[in-house]
Amino acid sequence: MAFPALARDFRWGVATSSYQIEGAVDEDGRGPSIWDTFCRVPGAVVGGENGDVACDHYHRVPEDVDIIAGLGVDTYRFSLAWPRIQPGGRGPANAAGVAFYDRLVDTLLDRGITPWITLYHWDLPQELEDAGGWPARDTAYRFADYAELAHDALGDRVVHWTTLNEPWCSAMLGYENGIHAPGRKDFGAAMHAVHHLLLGHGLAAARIRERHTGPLELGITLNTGHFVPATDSEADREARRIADGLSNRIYLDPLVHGRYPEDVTADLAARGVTMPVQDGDLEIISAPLDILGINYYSSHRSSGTDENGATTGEDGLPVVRSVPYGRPRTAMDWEIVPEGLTDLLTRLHDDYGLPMIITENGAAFDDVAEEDGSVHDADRTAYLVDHIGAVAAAREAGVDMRGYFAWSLFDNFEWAEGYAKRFGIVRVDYDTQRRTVKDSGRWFADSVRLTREAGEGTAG
Ligand code: IFM
Repeated sequence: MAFPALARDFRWGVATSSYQIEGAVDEDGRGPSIWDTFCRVPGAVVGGENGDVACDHYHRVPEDVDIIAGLGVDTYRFSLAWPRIQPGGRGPANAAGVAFYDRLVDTLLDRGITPWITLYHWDLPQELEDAGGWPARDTAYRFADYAELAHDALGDRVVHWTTLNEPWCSAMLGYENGIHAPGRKDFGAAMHAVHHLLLGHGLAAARIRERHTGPLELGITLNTGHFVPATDSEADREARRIADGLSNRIYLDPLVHGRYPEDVTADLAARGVTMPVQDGDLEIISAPLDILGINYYSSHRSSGTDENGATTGEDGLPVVRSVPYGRPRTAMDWEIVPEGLTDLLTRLHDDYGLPMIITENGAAFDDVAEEDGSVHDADRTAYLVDHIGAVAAAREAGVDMRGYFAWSLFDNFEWAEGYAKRFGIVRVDYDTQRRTVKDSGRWFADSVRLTREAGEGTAG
């Protein structure tokens, strides 16, 4: 199916991340990451699974790039494993680790596929976590050094650089509720992590801009949430304000406007937390962005009352609760709300005015594979139809949308959920490592082709 609104100057891609697909965690000098450690904590990951082998992508680059080329997309978004490039998070580059990404980039370019690099998709070198992790300011400087090494190695061929993927997850899932690595549970530490992730982004962006010659597209990817008040009550509007503040504005306001939102810092102060801002930090963080990456999966109706109608929880904090839309759900138990994506993009356009690209969108469903590996995933195809349609609707409404990357190219290691949740448009049989393009992957490839044919040009 064609999406005429997306026919011109629009980038089509597929996305993955290092720890979720590479495997080869002990090879060629790679050091341990916080996810290698976390996966060994009993009960941390469903089934005690880990990324030791994952999709074995480290050993299958030619075959995997063939699959990407076969889908007909123009761009492949992947992340670099910091502990492959700089095993302990400090010091010189590890030549063997760099060589892997050299090969990957060259193989992509040979096939006419544009590499889109994410520098950090959650695999922090364990040694840096041992030294304090993202709540410690020094990690931001270490990240900038790593970004410089990565750019020195690949910046002659790679135009598109994303600093961080979803800093909300790194900070909140990693340091506040502990369901992701490194598994800490300390709200104050999580807020310090937010600031140091943003500072790391700004420092890394400056290093890349200083060194880069030729065309450059530099950005950050956020998993901004779309929140609407469940009702028009004051409590629900207040819950929406709080949720939006901690999910969206605490990142976007410093990145774009060079300040933390006052209502959010007041809420934090009431909880005894101050953002660890030093002189000059906000100027570094708010250096211009070329593009904002958006990862979207669902939307949220915010309620400010609990099931009994109370507006304050046992912890003394205002109640902020998501209540269902009553929509069908994916295997992640996430409600399917495609129009929320149009609304989110329109709001971000109005409030922040940056060009945007969907760096992730997709769905896990309980796939049933036939004997030959094929998967008739009409549910995933329907999800993609509706969400790409939602991007088209935003573009038609005047939002500056530059592209769409499906999450994910492959079924892969879904963090604390292990391998049971399958997001791929390509199935991976983890016993044999056989890849099979699912029906949704074939639909995606056809739609990219038909959409391009409906226009006259494509993104370069
Ligand atoms: O698999 C993750 C990805 O690593 C980051 N964004 C959300 C995806 C689905 O949970």
